[in-house]
Amino acid sequence: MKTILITGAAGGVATFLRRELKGIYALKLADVVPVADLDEGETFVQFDITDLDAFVAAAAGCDGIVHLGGASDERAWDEILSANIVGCRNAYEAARLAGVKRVIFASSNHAVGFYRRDRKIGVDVTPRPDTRYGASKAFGESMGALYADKYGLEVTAIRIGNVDVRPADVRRLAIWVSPRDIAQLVRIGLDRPDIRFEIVYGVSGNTRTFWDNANAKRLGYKPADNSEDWAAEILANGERDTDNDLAETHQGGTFTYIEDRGGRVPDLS
Ligand code: 15L
Repeated sequence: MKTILITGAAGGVATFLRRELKGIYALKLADVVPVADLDEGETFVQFDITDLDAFVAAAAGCDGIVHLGGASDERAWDEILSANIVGCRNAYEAARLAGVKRVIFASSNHAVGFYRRDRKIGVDVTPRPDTRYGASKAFGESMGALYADKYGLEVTAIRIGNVDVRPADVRRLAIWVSPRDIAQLVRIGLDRPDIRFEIVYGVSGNTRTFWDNANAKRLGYKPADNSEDWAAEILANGERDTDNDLAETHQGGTFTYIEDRGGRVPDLS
């Protein structure tokens, strides 16, 4: 059984993945905060992803790294710089130094959040981040390509929409991904032969998707879920999530105008 290091293991996406990947891999969970309720087949290692030596030590002997660690939404620059830029560089560098070939990078739809919703995009578009957070995800994709081409790592960057048990609102009808579908994409990235560098959208087979996920399909992805099952219920409350036109017309939604969590929101009226 392969051993997979999962960073950001205390977070929401990791919590879903732990359930889905149980029994398939031995999971080495990593976070800067403790992870509770370890299951059979799980171990835990506590470190800060900005500490490269600790990262290399944790990665030693693993077959793959699923890098979910870092800030998962918009923050002040200093935090993005340490958690998402330095932390992400360390993930690839730790993989290289520890001899771990496979890396899954948790990118985000916010790397392309300033594309309009009326345009369907593939994975080959120029990044159009909607936040410092989104720019850090574009950086992570770019570093994945560099480490694949220069050092032979086998990298899959998943531009994750929103992982949840069900879509939360109108925008999420387009970008929602179920726990089992995101797990399927992670497994493709960890196990499929002949991966060098790939970008895929982390999205279920949603009828209303913003994205052409042909690359994921080419790699064997067959989504089991479609947000359409909840569409009537969600749309019964109206076709908008917000009263902000920028958010409503762009894929990144409210990330197009937020500054930092709980922080300043510019008046765009
Ligand atoms: C993300 O990148 C975030 O990590 C997640 O918390 C959601 O906000 C998601 O995007 C989204 O766009 O809904």
